[in-house]
Amino acid sequence: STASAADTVLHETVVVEAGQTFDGKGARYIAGSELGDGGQGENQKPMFKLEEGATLKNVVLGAPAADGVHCYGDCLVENVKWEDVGEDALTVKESGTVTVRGGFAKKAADKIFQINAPSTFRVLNFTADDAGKMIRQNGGTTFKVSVFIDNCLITNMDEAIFRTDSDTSEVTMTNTRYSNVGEKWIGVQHITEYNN
Ligand code: DGU
Ligand code: CA
Ligand code: CA
Ligand code: CA
Ligand code: CA
Repeated sequence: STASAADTVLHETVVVEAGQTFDGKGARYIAGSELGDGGQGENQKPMFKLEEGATLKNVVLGAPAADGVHCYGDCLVENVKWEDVGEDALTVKESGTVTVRGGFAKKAADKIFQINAPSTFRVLNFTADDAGKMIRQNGGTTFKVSVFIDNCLITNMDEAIFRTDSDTSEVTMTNTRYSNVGEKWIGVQHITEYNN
């Protein structure tokens, strides 16, 4: 996307405190250089940090998007649009149930969703296009992640929709259209699919 004068440049991470809601009302945010360049370098900062019970809604992340959104515990991410994913789009940093409902993500050089803690991760009514993988459990980890994908449109993944190294992680995908998603599942030992 092209930066516009209407964009809000974030020079520091926006923290959505426990139980609070941040409603962007459709505004577009881009990362200042303090947060990162949106390339593949690790240790970039998130644009939004969601504490336990926080909701982020109606936000557009333009480019650069640094390290996107970090979730600590149960979080709701509703109608959030990543126009050009940075290092990754959203990371589960601490255990909980994270729901991503509505919105889209595209142009991820590698991962869209990065799962770094045992969790339930639900992606509903979401569009994902042009990435390495839509969901990646942190490489080499063996904790359990339960992934639910419903009513999504998933296109152009180089490797997979979900990749894990954990024998206990599982995915249920329903009512979803997909094409050109590589191997679809990599390392996933428990797969339920219907109405796709
Ligand atoms: O082990 O944890 O890429 O959260 C290496 C690191 C790495 C993470 C991950 C992320 O896997 O930094 O973006
Ligand atoms: Ca990474
Ligand atoms: Ca990108
Ligand atoms: Ca990251
Ligand atoms: Ca690609």
